[in-house]
Amino acid sequence: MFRKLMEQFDRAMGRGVIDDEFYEELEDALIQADTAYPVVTDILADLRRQIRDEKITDPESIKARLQQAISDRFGQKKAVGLDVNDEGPTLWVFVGVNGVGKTTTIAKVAAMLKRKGFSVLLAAGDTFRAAAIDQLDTWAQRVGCEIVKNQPGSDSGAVIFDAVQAAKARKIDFVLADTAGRQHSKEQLMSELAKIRRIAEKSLERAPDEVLLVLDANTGQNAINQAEAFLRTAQVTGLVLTKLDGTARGGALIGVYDKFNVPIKLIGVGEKLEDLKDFKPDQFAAQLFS
Ligand SMILES: Nc1nc2c(ncn2[C@@H]2O[C@H](COP(=O)(O)OP(=O)(O)OP(=O)(O)O)[C@@H](O)[C@H]2O)c(=O)[nH]1
Ligand SMILES: [Mg+2]
Repeated sequence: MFRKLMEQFDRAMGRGVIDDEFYEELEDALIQADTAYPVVTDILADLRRQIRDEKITDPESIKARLQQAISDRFGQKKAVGLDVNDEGPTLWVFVGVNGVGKTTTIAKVAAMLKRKGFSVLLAAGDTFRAAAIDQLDTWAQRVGCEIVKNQPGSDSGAVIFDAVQAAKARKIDFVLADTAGRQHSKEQLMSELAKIRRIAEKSLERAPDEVLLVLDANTGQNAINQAEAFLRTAQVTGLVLTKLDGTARGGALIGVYDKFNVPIKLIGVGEKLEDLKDFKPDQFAAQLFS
């Protein structure tokens, strides 16, 4: 993800002096990776202090300090699991703007749960487009799990209500609810999500166990703006970051936990069913540079 950052680091180091120009080059590299400016300032202040105090001069030690300064900004120190209800069914609702990877992530999560031996039911809550229902249906067949769906244009909350009822009746462990990412306006999308949540709560007789906001890592700082809007209205409990394979703009993720205090729970690293991982901050930070 930060291969370019590291290339620029090596180039800056290659000049053999650690001067203002060196820090400016690092600053440029971090900004190009879409790191928020206050976070860049923090990282570089940290690095400067360490280089000065410890009188570090060799490139490898400086690189290690830079990596540490970046991983420190993740705030979230360890992997955070997803909430499961022992009495079942567990309901996880997936929200996010269109195209970020909600439906694909649901398929991946369903496959992961099936591998662990759980029963899974998908709720085709994106009733906005016929193609969205078909897409989820195809995944349900491929993964080998059940699905509750209705006609395009039908009420999304009602589909999720029915899905939870069906899961209760059939003693299914997990309900994964898809939602529409596209509405005519953002206000409409947000009020729809608030409504879905109320109906889901009624059916479940408690809050959904997770409301997962799916963010596309390629959208850079715009992902932060999206998070702001969804966190305000949808009571998000965790983030899923998709498309971390082949993005050069993942810097926006640094500092996201500090900003919102919502943990990153899962990451998507490709389009296939198995391309889903738990988010492990240390491992993730290390990978940024490899
Ligand atoms: N490379 C890559 N592609 C992904 C990943 N996750 C999803 N995609 C792709 O992103 C595109 C959109 O994914 P969807 O799952 O349909 O996104 P969505 O949020 O459900 O979109 P809407 O239903 O239109 O709101 C698809 O082509 C997916 O294959 C990922 O982790 N990596
Ligand atoms: Mg979708």
